[in-house]
Amino acid sequence: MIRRMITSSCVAGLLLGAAGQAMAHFGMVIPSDNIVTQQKKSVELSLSFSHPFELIGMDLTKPEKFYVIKDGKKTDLLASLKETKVMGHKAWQTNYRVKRPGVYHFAMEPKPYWEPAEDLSIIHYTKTIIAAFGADEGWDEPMGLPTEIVPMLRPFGNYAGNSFSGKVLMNGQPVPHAEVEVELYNQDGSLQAPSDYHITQVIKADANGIFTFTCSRGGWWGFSALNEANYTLKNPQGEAKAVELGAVLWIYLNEYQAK
Ligand SMILES: [Cu+2]
Repeated sequence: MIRRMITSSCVAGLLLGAAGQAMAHFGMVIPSDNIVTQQKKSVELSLSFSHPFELIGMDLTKPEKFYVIKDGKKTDLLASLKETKVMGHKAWQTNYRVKRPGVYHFAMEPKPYWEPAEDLSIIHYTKTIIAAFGADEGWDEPMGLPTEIVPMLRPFGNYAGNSFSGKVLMNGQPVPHAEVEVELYNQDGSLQAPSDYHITQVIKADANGIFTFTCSRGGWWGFSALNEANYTLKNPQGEAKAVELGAVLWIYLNEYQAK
């Protein structure tokens, strides 16, 4: 199993005090809302490669692909991406106007990221799902990514404290005992971790690739199942090196609201 260590060049020099602790970068696709209503029909999506709990950014080169799937129909959105900054680093954003009811699956397929500290390339296939105008069919469909987490809890209309269940797939097949990293997007920076272990929580899937994790508070939660690819890619020196494939899913949980 591949572990990301604090020695990663992506954060070199930033967190010297925490040497040796695992910490994780996540592909991030974060919409301004995961429920679209008549009152607000457009969604701003932000794409980055970041450390969501610690709010440490990394540069994300323009993704290889970015698209949305609704009712099995794919729409390419790559050309709509505009460069922006997330956590002070290069990131991408777009505005998506939702016209029809439905469940919309967004996916980012990044270019491979060469990580010298881990001696491998990283590709995080990252997705999120939004619902529009009351529709709620199709949220449990896979997108057909090389690796992905398929939700078993409807991924919208949830409350803090709900348990999220998902199935880890690689090439469409369940990944038994997959390791899944979990991070809360500490969006307003108000939270701190009691120890470095708390930054990224870790859970293992069962023999069917299914895991369940209780999300204790509201906000965006990222789930990232990491597996080694059965192929290699060349590093900048031209040597064949291992590839870490990430299946990343972001879901949002609301707090209960008082009347
Ligand atoms: Cu990193």
